[in-house]
Amino acid sequence: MSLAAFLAELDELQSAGQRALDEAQDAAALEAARVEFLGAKSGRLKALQKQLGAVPPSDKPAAGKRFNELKQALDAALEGARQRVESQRAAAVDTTFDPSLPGNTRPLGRLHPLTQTIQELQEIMGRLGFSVADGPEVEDEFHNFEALNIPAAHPARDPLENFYLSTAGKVVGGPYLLRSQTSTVQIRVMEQTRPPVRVISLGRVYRPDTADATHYPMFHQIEGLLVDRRVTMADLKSVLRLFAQSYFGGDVHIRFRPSFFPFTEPSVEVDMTWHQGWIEMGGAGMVDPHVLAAVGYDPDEYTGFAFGLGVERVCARRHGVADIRDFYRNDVRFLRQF
Ligand code: FA5
Repeated sequence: MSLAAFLAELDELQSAGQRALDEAQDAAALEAARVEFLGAKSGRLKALQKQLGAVPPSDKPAAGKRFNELKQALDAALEGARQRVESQRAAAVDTTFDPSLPGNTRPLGRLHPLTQTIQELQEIMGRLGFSVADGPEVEDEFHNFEALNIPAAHPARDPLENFYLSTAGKVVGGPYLLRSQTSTVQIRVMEQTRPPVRVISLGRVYRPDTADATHYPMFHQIEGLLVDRRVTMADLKSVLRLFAQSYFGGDVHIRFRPSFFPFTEPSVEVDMTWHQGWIEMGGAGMVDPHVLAAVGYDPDEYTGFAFGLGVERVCARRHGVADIRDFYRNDVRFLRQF
């Protein structure tokens, strides 16, 4: 091969290689051009190098010099093209990403206000040293009534005042009913533990009450029970005041009104006021000695207090909800506010 013919091919390769690298618009096209021209195995530069052997020996120095210049030129063109493609890519990203635009927010779910309240009440009472106890929602008459000093003839046991399950006579231990108060858990805890006892229990209770602004047929109660030596009514009031102040804030007031519950003696109705009039939050009292004796505690050695508050009522008062039925309407516009 003559020197002239070699140099002509070399020039052709240079302009073709330069053009291919200049025209590559992305990394894939650039890589294809690199393999075609500079590929180590079958690139066109490699093929030309082989032809160098066919050039007459006297022309080899000149041909070799030009070949090296071509290789350097194509290497430099490749590097230049790489930088250009990279900066084009970066510029393209910059124009599509505007960090000042509002993002695509996904609507996040949240806990139901009553669940939030239950968690907060547990936390407050936990700080006062009360641990959480649990009991079944389907109860027997012993735990819902008898052990709480509510005898068979008591009007609270009227089938019309309770949700009895139609299992009477069909299952062992029945009849069963949906518990009407969390006080059932007091009995279950005392049956299983020796004093001192310091527990709360939070959960659903059921009564065939007509739904109105302050009543619902299914609602939640928080029950507290503390049994130890020398527990007094002053302790009950202190705990309820601390509880109310933690939940509502320092400007809440509580008052006791004399009342009656078969399982506490004396018994009180607990009212609270916070920003507006008094509202009944629950019942409370000193655990009746009969109840203590029935679970095997010595009433001469131990005394205790218990209370049961309506969770819907405290939550509604704190958030200014006028009607507790709103908690159960499942209107997300309402629920989103919590
Ligand atoms: C009781 O249920 C007693 N177990 C409370 C108790 C516990 C007394 C421990 C002594 C010792 P009462 O029936 O008053 O008491 O209900 C307590 C609270 O539950 C009420 O003050 C009220 O806040 C709430 N409550 C009662 N019925 C409903 C209802 N239908 N809907 C919403 N909340 C209710």
